[in-house]
Parts: sequence; C-alpha cells; structure tokens
Amino acid sequence: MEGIDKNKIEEEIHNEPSAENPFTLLDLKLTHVENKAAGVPAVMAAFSDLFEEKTPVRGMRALFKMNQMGGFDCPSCAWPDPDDERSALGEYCENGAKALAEEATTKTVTPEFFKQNSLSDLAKLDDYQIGKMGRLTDPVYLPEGGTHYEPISWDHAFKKIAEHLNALESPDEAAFYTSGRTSNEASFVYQLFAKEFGTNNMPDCSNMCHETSGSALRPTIGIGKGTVTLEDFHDSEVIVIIGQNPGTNAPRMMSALAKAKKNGAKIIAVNPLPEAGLMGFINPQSVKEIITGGVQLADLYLPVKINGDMALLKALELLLIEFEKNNPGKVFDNQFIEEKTTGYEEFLKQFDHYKLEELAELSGVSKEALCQAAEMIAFKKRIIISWGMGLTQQPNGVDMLREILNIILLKGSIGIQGGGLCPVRGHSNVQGNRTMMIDEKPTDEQLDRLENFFGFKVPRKHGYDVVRAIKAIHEEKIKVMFCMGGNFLSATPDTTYTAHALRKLNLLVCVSTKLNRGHLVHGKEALILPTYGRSDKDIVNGEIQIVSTENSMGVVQDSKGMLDAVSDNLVNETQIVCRMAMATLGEKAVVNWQRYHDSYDAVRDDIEQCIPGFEDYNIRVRQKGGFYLPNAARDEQYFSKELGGRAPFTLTEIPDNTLAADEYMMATTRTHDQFNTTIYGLDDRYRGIKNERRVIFMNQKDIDKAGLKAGDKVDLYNYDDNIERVAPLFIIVSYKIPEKNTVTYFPETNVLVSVNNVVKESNMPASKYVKIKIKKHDPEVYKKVDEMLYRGAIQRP
Ligand SMILES: Nc1nc2c(c(=O)[nH]1)N[C@H]1C(S)=C(S)[C@@H](COP(=O)(O)OP(=O)(O)OC[C@H]3O[C@@H](n4cnc5c(=O)[nH]c(N)nc54)[C@H](O)[C@@H]3O)O[C@H]1N2
Ligand SMILES: Nc1nc2c(c(=O)[nH]1)N[C@H]1C(S)=C(S)[C@@H](COP(=O)(O)OP(=O)(O)OC[C@H]3O[C@@H](n4cnc5c(=O)[nH]c(N)nc54)[C@H](O)[C@@H]3O)O[C@H]1N2
Ligand SMILES: [Mo]
Repeated sequence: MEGIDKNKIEEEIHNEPSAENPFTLLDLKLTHVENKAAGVPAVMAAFSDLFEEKTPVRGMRALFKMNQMGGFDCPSCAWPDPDDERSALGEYCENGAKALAEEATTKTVTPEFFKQNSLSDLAKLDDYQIGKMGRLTDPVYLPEGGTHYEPISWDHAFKKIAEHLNALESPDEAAFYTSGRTSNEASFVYQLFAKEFGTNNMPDCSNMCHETSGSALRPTIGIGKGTVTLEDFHDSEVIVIIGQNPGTNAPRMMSALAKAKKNGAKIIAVNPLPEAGLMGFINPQSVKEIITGGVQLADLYLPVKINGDMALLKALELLLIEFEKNNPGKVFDNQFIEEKTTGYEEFLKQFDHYKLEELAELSGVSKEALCQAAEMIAFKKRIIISWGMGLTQQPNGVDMLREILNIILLKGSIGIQGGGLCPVRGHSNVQGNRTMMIDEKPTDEQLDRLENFFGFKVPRKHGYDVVRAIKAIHEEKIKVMFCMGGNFLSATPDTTYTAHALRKLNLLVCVSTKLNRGHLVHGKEALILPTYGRSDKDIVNGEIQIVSTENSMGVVQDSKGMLDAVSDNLVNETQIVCRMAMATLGEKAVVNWQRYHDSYDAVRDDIEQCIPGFEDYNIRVRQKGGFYLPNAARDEQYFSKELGGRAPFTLTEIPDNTLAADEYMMATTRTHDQFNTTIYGLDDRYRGIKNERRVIFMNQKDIDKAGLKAGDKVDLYNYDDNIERVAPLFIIVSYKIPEKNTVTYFPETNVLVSVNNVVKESNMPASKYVKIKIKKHDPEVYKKVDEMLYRGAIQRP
C-alpha cells in the first residue's frame, strides 16, 4: 500500500538524516505529531529574512498589513485570502514574508553602484548575490559598447525608447513581455499601448506557467480559469493535489487543506516526490497547533513517475468504470453526463483496450494504491482536483488536464459546492494580467470591444508567445524588447540560445524592482527603469493609490502599499507606460494617456467599459474583500458556447516515455528558498538540502547501476535537436524518487531545456520533461561550456 505509514515515518525521524536515508531529510515539521518545533522554523525563517535585509521594524509593520482588508496583496503567490474572517496574526506565510523582505529591503542599487561595478564584474556574482544587492533607485542606461550602466533622466529614457520604437520598420519588430506581478491597472494600459502602437507581441510568464491550463480549459469548459472558491475547499470530500508543491509555492493553501481535513475531507497527493507540504501541516499561526503537532495531510500518496500521470488518470477512470458497472448510477452522475456533456460513448469505448496492470506499470504506482485512490473518489461527489507545474510543464500537459476534466465530468463534480477544477496560479496577479488582455492571441470579441470604445484600429494578427519570441529575437525579427518585470533571460529555456538572441537586440528595456541576471545580458543598448513593489506606497498627485489584482479564484481586490519607497526617483508601472506612450505616439495618440497617467480611477473606469465583469469597478474594488468575476462554468454549469453550454469528453493518448539505458528524465522545480529566479537563500529545507542549489536528486538504484555514489560530482547533458547542452558540476543526492527520474532546480538547469521541447497546443517549455545524461564531473567540461558562462548568462558553478 502506498499510503503513509505513520510508524515508519516516526521511526525514520528519530534517525539522523543521512544521504542514504534521504526521506528523513524532509523537514520534520511536516511528518510527525511529535515534532513540536514544527511550525516555529517557518516563522523563524520568515523573520530572519526581514532581519537579514536590515529591515525588521519596517518589515514587521508591513507583514501585519499583508493580505489584510485595506492592506496590500502579498507579492508572492496567487492563493486567495479568506472572503470574510482573516487571521489577526496575519494572512501571510513564510514565503510571503521572504518575498516581502526582498521588497522591503533598505539596501539599494544606486547609480554610484553601477559606476563602481562593471557588467562583467556583476556577471561574476551568482544569482543569490545579485538579488541581495538591493532595490534599484534610479533609471540607468547602457550605451552601445558600454561597460557600465550610467545614470539617465526619466525624460531621456522615454525619449530613447520612443526613438527606437519609431525607427522600427513595423510595430511587430517590438515585443512587450510581462511578468505576473503587474497590477490590473498597469496591465490594462500596457496592453493598450502595445495595441495602439500596433502589435500583439505580448509574451508573458503565463506562456511558461499556466498557458497549458488555459489551452485545456477554454475550449472545453468555456473559461481558461479554475471553477472553485476557497470555500469549496472547506466543503470538499476529496481533494486531489497533482503536480503541485503547495507547502513551498502556495503555503496558505495548507490552511485550507487543514480546514478541509477537519471537516472530513480526504486528500490524495500525486507527485514523484513525497513533498513535505503534501504530507502534513502545522499552522505556524496557531500556538495550539504548534504545541499539539498539527495535522497529517495526504491520506494517500501516489509516487507517480515523471509524466506517468496520464497512465495514472486512465487507470483511475478504468477502475471507476468498473465501480459504476457494479453500482449503476452510484458512481457516475448520469444526469449530468446526459445533459451537460458530449462524447461520453466514445470516451467509454477506449477503455476496452486498457489493462490495469499495464497502466500501473506505466504510471509507476502499484495496482493496490490505484485501487485505493479510485475507492476514495468512487462514491464521493464533492471532489476538487488541483494542479501546478508538474502537469502544465509536460509535453502532453494539455491532454492530461483534459483527462482530469474527464474524471470531473464523469462525477458531475463541477459547478457544485465543494467540487471542481483548481489550477493553482503562480505569480500574484498572473490571472489578472490575462483578464486585462495581456495575451499574444486576444480574441476578436475582446479586440472588438477595445476598438469600439477607443476608436483606433487594433492589430488583429496574433503575436509571439515566449518561445516564439525567443526564436524571433534570434532571427532578428524582434529588435526592441520591453520587459514589464520578470527575468526573461533566466526564466526562459535554453539559456545559451536565449542569451545569444538577447544580445542581438537593438534595445532591451527592463522595468524592475531589483537587479537580476536579465539586466546583464543586454541588447546593443539597454535601460533599467526602477519601479515600486506591491508593498510600497504608490503616490500619485499627493495621494496614496490603490491598485487591484485578481487571485487564483477570480476575486478582484484592492491593494494599498504602505512602505516609504527607498528612492524618490521611482515611477509606478502605469505612469511608465503612459509616459512611454506619450513619448512614442505623440500627436498620433488616440488614447488620452495623460488622463490615465494622472488617475488610476480613470483607468478603472475604462476597464469597466472594455472588460465584462467589472461593472462599478471603482466602487466594488473598495468594498471589503473585493468581488468575484463571473464564471459561467462555476456559477451555472454552463460550459463551451460552441457546444451549447456542454463540455466535451476528450480522447487522449498515453505517451511513450521510453528512455535509453543511459538516459534519465529530469523535472526542474523550485526550492523552498526562491521565488522563480529570485534566490532567497541556498537551502531547500523541506527536502533536507542546506547551502547548495546545484544538486540532482536520484534514486539509489540508479546511482548504483551507474556506478556512482551519493555525493559524487557530475555534469548533466541534454542532446535534443542533436545539440550538446551541458550544465556542469552537480552533486548527487540519493532521494526517494522513482527510478530513472531526477529532479534539479531552475534556473540553473534551464540551460538543458531545448527551446523546441514544448507542450503540445500551449507551446510552453516542457520544463518538467527533460531527457538528460549524467556523467562523472570532468574539469575539462568548462571548455565545452559556451563563452556565455563567462559573459554572465549562466552563473559560474
Ligand atoms: N515560494 C515560492 N512561491 C511560489 C513560487 C516560487 O518560486 N517560490 N513561484 C510561483 C509560481 S510563478 C508558480 S507557477 C507556482 C509554482 O508552484 P508549483 O506548481 O508547486 O511548482 P514547482 O516547484 O515547479 O513544482 C511542482 C511539483 O511538480 C512535481 N512534479 C514534477 N514532475 C511531475 C510529474 O511528472 N507529475 C507530477 N504529478 N508531479 C510532478 C514536483 O515534484 C513538484 O512538487 O508557485 C508560485 N509560488
Ligand atoms: N526550468 C524551469 N523554468 C521555469 C519554470 C520552471 O518550473 N522550470 N517556471 C516558469 C514559471 S511558472 C514562471 S511564472 C516564470 C517566471 O518568470 P518571470 O516572471 O520572468 O521571473 P521572476 O523570477 O518571477 O522575475 C523576477 C524579477 O521581477 C522583478 N520584479 C519583482 N517584483 C516586481 C514588481 O512589482 N514590478 C516589476 N516591474 N518588477 C518586479 C525583479 O526585478 C525580479 O528580479 O519562470 C518559468 N521558468
Ligand atoms: Mo508561474
């Protein structure tokens, strides 16, 4: 049985952690009741980051305002806040506090700093060191051939951008990237500017994140978003968490899971790694729980092989069909299937060919465990399936999410209390960015509305997504790249290829809060424009402004920063766009950019006119807890418009995951100590890793078979497209992971992800499905590593 063996865990945590016994390296806090210190390390870690950033008082004050009504939205993940009651101790988590510490730091990167440090000096630092330099204080400019960024006035910076944009032969030679923290207000004006300028080239971080979810859901349930609210979690009977690591990446989800459990829900976790956050939880905000030891979370843990999920889902369906045969009408919701779906008969037919044994083998999970899982859901209705990057970053991710939908449709578990689909978003406003039409392929309906309201001709041709943009930059079809936040270089795949591309740009502009590697690998000219973070006071015309964001569950809420900015020379993102628009479009502008520049309320008034669901935006955004956007799938069980409100069952295939004898599958994930490319620290506490990021998790049997040892130094290779890609110097960690599977951290291993290794339909990098070879570390390897290593694109191991 693959369920959690409590006694075993108990026994293990009394052993000293060792490389041979890595399961015990998991943070004790999440494994056993006896671990009384459990909740405390998280709180300690949170506060220690604030101290490290020399900002304890400032940071603590802010921490208590974070995610409170009238406070600001946590800049970390997109997990929702409770609609009503919010903990007086604070609606934050360890990683939210770390994100805040990064933003609230009083260390600064000034023009003097840039004068003293050349780009090649900065390139020698690792990502952790670069990030710790502090907040950017002033706009800086790198002239062609320059070795140092130099101070520049805002007016001059906008003039440079305008000159470059206006010199292009076509607006499609520019691209406008967005990371997911940008507020609704800034997002709206940003996409509007791109369209008035004349292009839909708006690659964004969704293209690496939940594009797969959108691609799977939009054509099937009619909306590319989830269908549950936070309340639904509390009311559910079964929660399946697949391909997601909530303990690290959405820690406040843990409170919802714990509450669900208290209400009787069962949890099934599907993951190649027994992530600590899936196993147990001690609420760090509850003194009682810290003392009593908290709750066990997963009732059943299924150690799926990387990309074995499709076989696993089909096995569950096969078993559910069996259950339904033996208990007609008790397992499937036949009325729902009849009235609300299409394609049921064809869907059933495929199961004549599947055998449980084969599916179990392909998934890596035992038959018994699969039966147990099927039993847990067969007679339940209120089922939530939540997922993250473990599924979206797989080549067949779109199909796998549709397979999840198939299960939900069989059970009629959508659009009901306590049941539905839950893609757990990443960046705090990535969902809002899309609602605001930051999208390389906006729909005609969206564009018509903009065109009617503003009266200028909007571009209709679809633009480049992230992967296509990288290639277009390489081919010199894109010459100017503007990045609203993020770290395009390090977040994207195929680092060497991408770095070569970025160096060809005429101009790279980054609107940023902090220095990152993306600023060091530049175009012929480059600009860094410093801006406010979520926690900073955003003052326009003498008044502190509110902005708004949309969380993972479609709630739009206000956010009001409260920290004094580290510099008087920051400009907010909305005004940056407006000033860029006025400088670039001048007299030609149809949009009244000055009006938006002077008032966020004006921006919201016009969002209301152009995007459905934002009626009375300015009033409702100021109401306690904000408001829900309409969601017909969730609210009315109304799905695809094309299918008359029904949702189709989808027929999918099981992928062939055969590996050569010396090949392994690698998934790239986050540590507990990073936010994407921002490295908070060098530990991965829950997985028992301290002070090192260049590690590779391997199964002990594979280590033995390869004639290696835990602790050995190795180099990692990928050979997609017949190109040799190498990531030098990693340390082997023996870990509880399926055979032939390995896990490493990004961004270090992005150099191994081919730009052509993408998800079918969503075109996202398949960063959790990278075929690698592992060779004993050879010091000569550095000769193979591209000169980019020495020019800053990749950090020196
Ligand atoms: N503290 C912190 N919070 C964050 C972020 C951060 O970096 N730090 N990033 C934010 C962003 S942008 C996002 S998108 C989210 C990401 O949040 P997650 O989706 O949790 O992201 P990952 O860390 O990439 O890991 C996902 C999980 O997938 C598992 N996995 C890998 N391959 C497979 C597979 O084939 N099948 C299954 N079933 N599982 C697999 C991994 O073991 C891992 O547990 O978090 C957001 N929140
Ligand atoms: N191999 C691999 N690659 C991945 C992933 C993976 O799992 N594996 N995950 C992918 C995912 S899910 C995502 S979302 C992307 C993330 O890709 P990005 O969003 O591009 O990257 P981040 O690291 O989140 O960006 C960090 C930078 O944003 C800036 N910043 C922070 N806050 C603000 C703000 O409020 N305003 C502005 N203007 N700038 C700000 C800072 O300068 C900081 O250095 O990475 C993707 N890349
Ligand atoms: Mo993400």
